[in-house]
Amino acid sequence: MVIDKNKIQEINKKALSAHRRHFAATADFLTEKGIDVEKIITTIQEYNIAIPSWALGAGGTRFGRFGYGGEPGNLTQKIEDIGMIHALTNSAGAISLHIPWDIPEDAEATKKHAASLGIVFDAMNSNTFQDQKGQAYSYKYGSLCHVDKAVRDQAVAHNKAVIDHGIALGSKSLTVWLADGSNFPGQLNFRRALNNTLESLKEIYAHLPEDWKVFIEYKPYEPNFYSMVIQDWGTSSLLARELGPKAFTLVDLGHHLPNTNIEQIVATLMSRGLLGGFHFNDSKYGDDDLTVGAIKPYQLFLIFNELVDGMENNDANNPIPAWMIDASHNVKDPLEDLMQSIEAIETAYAKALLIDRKALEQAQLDNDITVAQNILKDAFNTDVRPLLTEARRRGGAAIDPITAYRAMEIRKELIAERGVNTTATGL
Ligand SMILES: [Mn+2]
Repeated sequence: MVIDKNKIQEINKKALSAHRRHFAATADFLTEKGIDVEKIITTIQEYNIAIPSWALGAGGTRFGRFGYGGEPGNLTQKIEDIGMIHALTNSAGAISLHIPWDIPEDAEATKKHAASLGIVFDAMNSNTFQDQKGQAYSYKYGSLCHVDKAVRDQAVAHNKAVIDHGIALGSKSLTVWLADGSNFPGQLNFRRALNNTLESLKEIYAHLPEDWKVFIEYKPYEPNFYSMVIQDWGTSSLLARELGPKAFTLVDLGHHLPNTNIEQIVATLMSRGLLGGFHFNDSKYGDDDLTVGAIKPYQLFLIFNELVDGMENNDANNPIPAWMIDASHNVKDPLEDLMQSIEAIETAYAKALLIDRKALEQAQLDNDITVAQNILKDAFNTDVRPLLTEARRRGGAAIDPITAYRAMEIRKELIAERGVNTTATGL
């Protein structure tokens, strides 16, 4: 299913005059404060967030899974779904594939199909956290860290194959997330596990094309509950440093213990040129994978404050991070949920762009804590929705994506087209 862009314009008509008034008032107010409104709109217009191929169906929990109907049953349909999100938001022009769930039958045709919807291929994701049919060795006791070299070799070969699939699709990066770890004290020799992981990563790294990057994701616990081999940003960045200049750390918001100062991690990594990628989601307790901004929008804003500061004062030549939503949708329509996440990410980004950095620096140099805090609060409390709406409108997208999505009855059409009991591959 492909959205007729004329339909979006038709639906926009109803909301256009209210938007124009709201936007004009906001633009006036911000311009008077010395803010370059056009620059913010352009930045948001050019900003794209990758959607992972596994986020388009019902995620479920270990207790159960409740379908939505009309879920994409294959890679072509997953690309179509992201094409719809992109048509409605003008912000989802990239897909992040998971191998082996999304191996393209014909890479050239897949690439062409995605391009026709304005979508490029972002980071490729390998999977050594579960066993696949016909696989010679099990990952029950780890993959890249495994005590048996034959298992490690199999996991390395898989990652190399993922890189090869990515090359065919025009991707430029590989994300490695490992479930490797232990459930009980004594199960694993920490040093051996880390050394094995580094040696395996070195072999994968050697397979990367010249213009590729590898992102190393970390996670403190789950699925292993006593230890994870790559438990934190320190371990990830240590491995990245030992691997070489194409290796970076990837920060997933949900992969931290409660109350961790993630914005400081972001600043620290960027100051050393080591932040390669970002996975957005939100959480209250653990790796909850909730809609971005649903629980802690102020934290997200503080993170974007560091991202913007890091991109503007980039002494360490940190690359522009790869942005991706990594959430799971258990009770909401995934397409609506993803559009809510995009809105939350862009809201935090636009608010961070409002921060008066010169004034903030002066307040910091003066040790004027009250003013410094108020500069951040002032930006955070500003309503940037008219700027995001204007960015979408100029890009031919929807003034209100979810209203348009519902007005077009897209889920109903998807169910009619694909059926009620479809399950996205991999879920
Ligand atoms: Mn992630």
